[in-house]
Order: sequence, then structure tokens, then C-alpha cells
Amino acid sequence: MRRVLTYGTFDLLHWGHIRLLMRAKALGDYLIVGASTDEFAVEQKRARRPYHRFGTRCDMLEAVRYVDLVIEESSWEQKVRDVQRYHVDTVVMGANWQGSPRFEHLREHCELVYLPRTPGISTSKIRRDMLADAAAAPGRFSGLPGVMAAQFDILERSA
Ligand code: C2G
Repeated sequence: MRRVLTYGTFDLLHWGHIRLLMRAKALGDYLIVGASTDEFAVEQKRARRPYHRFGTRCDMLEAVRYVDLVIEESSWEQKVRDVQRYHVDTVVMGANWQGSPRFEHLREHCELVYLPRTPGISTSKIRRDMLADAAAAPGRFSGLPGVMAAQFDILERSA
């Protein structure tokens, strides 16, 4: 039984995430996914607060047939402990982490594999495209309460 571990926020779950999970599972028999807590995503990864809260993202990951176990990712330091605790053979990450000291130290404890990312899709691209769609429909905001219209304006200007 080869055990594989990967980490991520997996927000607005998309084809890129699914392909990463599918290829990670193909490297073993049992796939564990460390899902970032909302706090870890915001504080540690300096990402915006995930659209879907931690609980929802875990539920969605558990529904993916390649995934056998979902655990919490709440710190950078937990990874060696996770590898030992779950008897992990291989840690898999997308190539955007290639060579990162956040993962390279794991080579002392298990195999480390970086997989090419799926081009043309990302959570931030989905957000941008949705915003562009909304902004592209002039007067689209007119029906919205003042506050929301103002928020859309802010979002539009900050995109
Ligand atoms: N991914 C991919 N192709 C894409 C988008 C994402 O292969 N088009 C991969 C990423 O490289 C990552 C995984 O899908 O391995 C999850 O992506 P994110 O949710 O963006 O995760 P990330 O912010 O990279 O978090 O401790 C590490 C972090 O939790 C990793």
C-alpha cells in the first residue's frame, strides 16, 4: 500500500485541482489531502479568504473519488509529522512549489514529486473572469442594493 500526501486550499474546486488529485492518486494506492484552514490560507499563504469555508472545501474533497482521507493543514511545520503519522511514501505538489524550502526538507522522510500544473485554469482566474462578466454587463449593478453595487465597484477597481 503506497500512501500519497498532497496539500492545498482547493477553493472553487476546478479541473486543475481534480487533475492534480487524479495524478497524485495514480502514484499510489491511498491519497491523503491536507486542506488549508481558512486562517492558514489567509495568514500564512497571504491568500484572500477562500470563497468556500474550510468545512465545505473538505466535504467537496471527500466527494472526489481519488481522495481517501482529508486532514487539516494549519501550519507549515506539520508536514514532517504528517508524513510520519500517516506513513506517507510520496508527497506530491504542483510545480508552482518546485524547489520550495517549504517541501524540499521532506526528501529526508519520503519521496517528493512535483507535477506540471494544468494550464489555463486557477481559482484566481475564475474570480477574475466572474468579475469581468459582471462588470461587462453595464447597468448589471443597477438592480443591486447600494452597498453591493458599491462593493462590486470596489472589486472591479481592485481587479
Ligand atoms: N494546481 C494545478 N493546476 C492548476 C491549479 C492548481 O495542478 N491549474 C495544483 C496546485 O499546484 C496545488 C493544488 O493544485 O498543488 C492545489 O492548488 P491550491 O489550492 O492553489 O493550493 P496552494 O495554494 O498551492 O497550496 O502547503 C501548501 C499549500 O497548501 C499549497
